[in-house]
Amino acid sequence: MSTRVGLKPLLMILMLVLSLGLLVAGCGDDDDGDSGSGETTTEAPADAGATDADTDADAGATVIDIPAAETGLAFAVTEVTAPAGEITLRSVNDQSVPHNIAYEDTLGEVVTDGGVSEITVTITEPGTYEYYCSVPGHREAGMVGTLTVE
Ligand SMILES: [Cu+2]
Repeated sequence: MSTRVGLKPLLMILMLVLSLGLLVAGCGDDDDGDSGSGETTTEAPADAGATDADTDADAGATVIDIPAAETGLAFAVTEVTAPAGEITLRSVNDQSVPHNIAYEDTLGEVVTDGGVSEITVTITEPGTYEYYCSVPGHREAGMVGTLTVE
């Protein structure tokens, strides 16, 4: 008795799942350009959701956006994480006060009014590192942040 009652809804669910599966499979086939890049294209949508740590196509560098704060001697982002390797730190400065992005002796261009300061560094050792603004007095005033390399 109970099996007869339960069978019909079960079948409907099964058909739903199957038709959904066909739809997904159909879309996947349309997307598949097969450029022979080795990587499976089906993994791309999942990665596309991560906007903060994009991977540069040609250099393989991880690009991290660290904008200057709207006002004051500070970055809007003070903690970032990147995988070990080539890391590009990119800092947009919308202030009229000059700022840049710097790591150790690598100093980005000092920019203002929407300019972009950018440096690419190679860090292979996991750990915590400091990025800063090298405009005199800014680092001391707290224009620093922590880069965690994993
Ligand atoms: Cu600064």
